[in-house]
Amino acid sequence: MHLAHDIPTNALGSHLAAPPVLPLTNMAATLRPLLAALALLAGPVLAHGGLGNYTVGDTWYRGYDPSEPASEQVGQPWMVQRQWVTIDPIFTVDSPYLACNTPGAPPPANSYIPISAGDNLTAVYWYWLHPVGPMTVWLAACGDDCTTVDVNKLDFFKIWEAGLLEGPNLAEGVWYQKEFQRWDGSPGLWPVRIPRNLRAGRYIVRHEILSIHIEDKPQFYPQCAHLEVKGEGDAVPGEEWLRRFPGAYEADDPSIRINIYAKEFDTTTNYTIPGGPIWDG
Ligand SMILES: *[C@@H]1O[C@H](CO)[C@@H](O)[C@H](O)[C@H]1NC(C)=O
Ligand SMILES: *[C@@H]1O[C@H](CO)[C@@H](O)[C@H](O)[C@H]1NC(C)=O
Ligand SMILES: *[C@@H]1O[C@H](CO)[C@@H](O)[C@H](O)[C@H]1NC(C)=O
Ligand SMILES: [Cu+2]
Repeated sequence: MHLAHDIPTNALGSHLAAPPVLPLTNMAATLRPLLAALALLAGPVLAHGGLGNYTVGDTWYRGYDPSEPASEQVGQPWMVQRQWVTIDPIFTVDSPYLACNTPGAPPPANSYIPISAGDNLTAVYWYWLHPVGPMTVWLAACGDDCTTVDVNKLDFFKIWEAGLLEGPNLAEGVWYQKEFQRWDGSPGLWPVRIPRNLRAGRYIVRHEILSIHIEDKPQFYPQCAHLEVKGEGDAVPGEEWLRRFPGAYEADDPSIRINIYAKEFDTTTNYTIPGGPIWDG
């Protein structure tokens, strides 16, 4: 399950701490398309999963690529994503990097993705491996300048989420996390509408994939970019929607510290996505 993380890194140890727990047949079925896709992918740029680009309409924006030298990326005017230097997940809900990954440094050229409220922002993943767990998208208002904010003190609000799409149960059902994967060489696309009435301004957009395929060892994969939202709306979320990272999650939340293979989940399809309600303007 971690083949694509098999690029030079010493941090794989913790990532592999628990044995793969998928049934063998399931595992083989997962690996076959993966190997086919890896054969199609050319070059180091694509040799990892993660949020590589953003699109708005037909316009593409480049994200940070941890497999490319930092010196070719930091300071570049095209960079709209906050820096993430490793594809390894964050394992603890109290990590400061839960907000915007490691180290989460802002794009220094202060570039923003321009987008109108009500339009879709699409996150582009060259591929994604893990099949199980919720995906969420969050916004936080920066004020004048997203490069100077402390991401741990920003008030994020959730604008989108998806979990289990169909049964029979948590371990064998189809989650959005699996459904958005593409194994034909084309990227996985994750479109999300910016709330129509959102007040114009500068925002951090935070995409999070939470993978729960390993018993009691959740893996968080957050990634952030900077948005310049235009629009006539004037809506902002109230206190009840606002969350901080860390802070939004509890380590013992039954949706986070979970063994999806446990007997009690054999016949259930309900799963509460953590982080509170969606704000849709
Ligand atoms: C997508 O982002 C990668 C780096 O993350 C970059 O190499 C590539 O050129 C980008 N693609 C487009 C179409 O912008
Ligand atoms: C826009 O995003 C929404 C999710 O917020 C999605 O349901 C819809 O299909 C997207 N539209 C396009 C054209 O991608
Ligand atoms: C599923 O629903 C039951 C009954 O409402 C609840 O006890 C259980 O905690 C839920 N499980 C999850 C993972 O949300
Ligand atoms: Cu992994």
